[in-house]
Amino acid sequence: MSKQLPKDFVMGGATAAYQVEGATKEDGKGQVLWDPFLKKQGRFSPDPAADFYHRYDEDLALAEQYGHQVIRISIAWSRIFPDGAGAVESRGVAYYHRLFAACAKHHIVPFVTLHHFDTPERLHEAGDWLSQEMLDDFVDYAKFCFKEFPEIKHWITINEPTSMAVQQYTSGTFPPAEKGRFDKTFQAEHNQMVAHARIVNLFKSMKIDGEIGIVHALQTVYPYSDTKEDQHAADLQDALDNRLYLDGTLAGEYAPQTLALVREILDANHQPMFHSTPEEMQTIKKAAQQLDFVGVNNYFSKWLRVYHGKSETIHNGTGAKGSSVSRLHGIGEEKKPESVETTDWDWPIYPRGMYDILMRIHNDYPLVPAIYVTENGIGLKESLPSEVTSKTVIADPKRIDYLKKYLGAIADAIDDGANVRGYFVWSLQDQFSWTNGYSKRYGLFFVDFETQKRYIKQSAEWFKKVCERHVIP
Ligand code: BGP
Repeated sequence: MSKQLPKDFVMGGATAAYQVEGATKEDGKGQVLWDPFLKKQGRFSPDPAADFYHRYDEDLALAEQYGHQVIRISIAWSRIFPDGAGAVESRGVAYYHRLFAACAKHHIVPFVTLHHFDTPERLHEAGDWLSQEMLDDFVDYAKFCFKEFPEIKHWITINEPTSMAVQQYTSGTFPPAEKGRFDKTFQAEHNQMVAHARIVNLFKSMKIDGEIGIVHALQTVYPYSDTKEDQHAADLQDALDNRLYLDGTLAGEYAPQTLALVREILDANHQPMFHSTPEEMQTIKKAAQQLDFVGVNNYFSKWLRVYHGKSETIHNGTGAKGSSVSRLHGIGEEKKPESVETTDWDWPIYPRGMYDILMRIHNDYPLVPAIYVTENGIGLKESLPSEVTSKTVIADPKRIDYLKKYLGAIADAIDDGANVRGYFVWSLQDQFSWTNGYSKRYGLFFVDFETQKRYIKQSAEWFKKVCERHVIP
């Protein structure tokens, strides 16, 4: 049975600067944490990505042609301040003015993120989100952008604070690639919430015409069985993945039960509690009361069972199905039910998890005025047929099936009262993936990374109809 989306529901594709732009050394761009890290790893290069730095007009034209009303874009901080602070690179500033003008030309409204995993290298070296300098420089950079780009009406402070912190300090897949440091993970999460809150409060005090929000990666966590032990493992994982920063950014305070779960994880690992001050908590509270929206990135859900052994994480960064492992001391082990299907990268496909997270925000965080689904999609191994023409359309039935089910779950949540205003598919076009390189394709538009030619996927044609009719067939 087809489902209906509200008439004013906006739809489009998502991108992030480092994953699409390429041109990492062009026009005075400064280094970011990924540049030396990827070079040393030697697996893949962030250049040319989707060459969006030069081809944005072509991609925006496709977005327009395929019915999109919105796009998610991030500004590369180090294009504007190559060193994170100090001298401004005017060529970087000019690029973003050109890009935003092209959005207007193609009638696509940009939602702009200030930080999408791409800390300038100098600030990363200084401690990244663990350093006060980073927080201060980030606030200054945000202020610069608010003044410089009045054409932007939808701002996002930070993309996925928790994935950043967890991947930097717990699972070690993001630079500086430390593992098992829950203390640093929670401290970095808290610090990002403080930075986010300072920026929201600044934005409101500047009386800027527009709205501001934050984007969270939210995966619903379920117990593997109905035992008390598995339920508790799920609660602990939820505190790490979701609850601390849902509390901080959407309620403006950490609930005592949330802090108790965080403390339990840290105690089990003999690590100290994160540090916060009363002034920081006031800043956080004020921001939660003024926040305009929360962005939800949801791809998969988790199931947890009790585990008391040592922490062990293995990241599936190649698409070798079944190769990932996550068992965290003081939390639990990820173990999904047999009946739940996964992608080749072991991400469980579970649309109900999208519905549950949207309803959780609706029910548990009543301060939140609006929700956007800011990322959702499926990574697939895809290739071009041996003979192609510019008219070749690439079949991706699995993506259509995935989008249909997840959009259906969103429609159900809207019917049940959640104020979801829009949806951004990850991703607009195929792009560079942080820990998977170029083989994990998410785009509605296929990119031949050799030639940078774009081809249409069937999912883009399917999505176009949904954008136009607001009906999920
Ligand atoms: C989100 C990020 C995106 C994107 C996406 C897919 O966490 O915000 O930047 O990369 O996940 O992840 P991956 O590329 O690891 O499959």
